[in-house]
Amino acid sequence: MAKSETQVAIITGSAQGIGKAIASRIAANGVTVVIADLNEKKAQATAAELGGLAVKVDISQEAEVAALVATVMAKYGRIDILVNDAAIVPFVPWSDLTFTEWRRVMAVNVDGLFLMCRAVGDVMKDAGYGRIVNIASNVFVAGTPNLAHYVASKGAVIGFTRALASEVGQFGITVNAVAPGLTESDGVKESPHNEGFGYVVPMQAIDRKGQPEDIAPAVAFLTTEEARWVTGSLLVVDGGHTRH
Ligand code: NAD
Ligand code: 4PL
Repeated sequence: MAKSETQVAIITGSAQGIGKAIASRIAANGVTVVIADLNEKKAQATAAELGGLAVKVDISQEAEVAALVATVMAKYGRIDILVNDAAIVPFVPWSDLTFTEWRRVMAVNVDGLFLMCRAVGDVMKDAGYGRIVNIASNVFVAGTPNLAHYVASKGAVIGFTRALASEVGQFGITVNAVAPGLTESDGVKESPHNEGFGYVVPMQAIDRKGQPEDIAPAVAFLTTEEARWVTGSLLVVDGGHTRH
């Protein structure tokens, strides 16, 4: 197929939650969105709602990531934007944390990020343009309990963002990280994190629960051509929970 006339964005983990809000906000910029998610049914429903393409992918599997990129390139011929949102958000106290569980989280949150940037970054390099936004978390700043492996994985997201930005700036690619605070996403609503609002909200400068729609505009800005001078940065979007 001929190259798409409009920009194309892949947003991983966008079937629901913060990723879905990000896809919706990017679609509002006139960009074609690819809803790349493990949950095929929900991805299809979201793509139907936003007018995008749903692709089932496990980002921790190299072959599946390669197939995702091949599918998008065959259909649209370009990938301008990559938002790495998909992640496992666990709740495991340190006393119960096993190496198996540690590896499970690292496989998605760190290996998946690497695989997506490896595959899509090479397409962007050939095009001489790209915008990559990696979703981190303010747990890296706050040292939030009950998710030590997750906090470590988000530290890796921030470190990798800084280093990758240095190597791909010469190809017209920017790489930034956005760190949301506790947000009332689909995943959080169904997890013990939902109880966390009780102590998080009083620490914020703004006295209410964060919503996925509060995160999306900051991410969307970093995906625009105008954001060209921002790279290697970490933008904390948490209602003022943490300051750094
Ligand atoms: P969520 O659990 O509601 O949604 C995550 C999505 O990722 C799901 O649709 C899931 O199917 C998908 N996914 C999981 N593993 C995948 C895999 N291996 N391959 C492809 N897709 C996969 O999550 P959320 O709360 O919206 O969080 C989204 C992002 O924001 C994550 O990176 C998370 O770490 C980050 N974050 C969330 C919060 C919060 O409080 N909700 C706070 C800070 C950061
Ligand atoms: C403050 O990213 O940022 C709980 C669970 N509490 O996943 C998060 C806070 C969680 C967070 C997060």
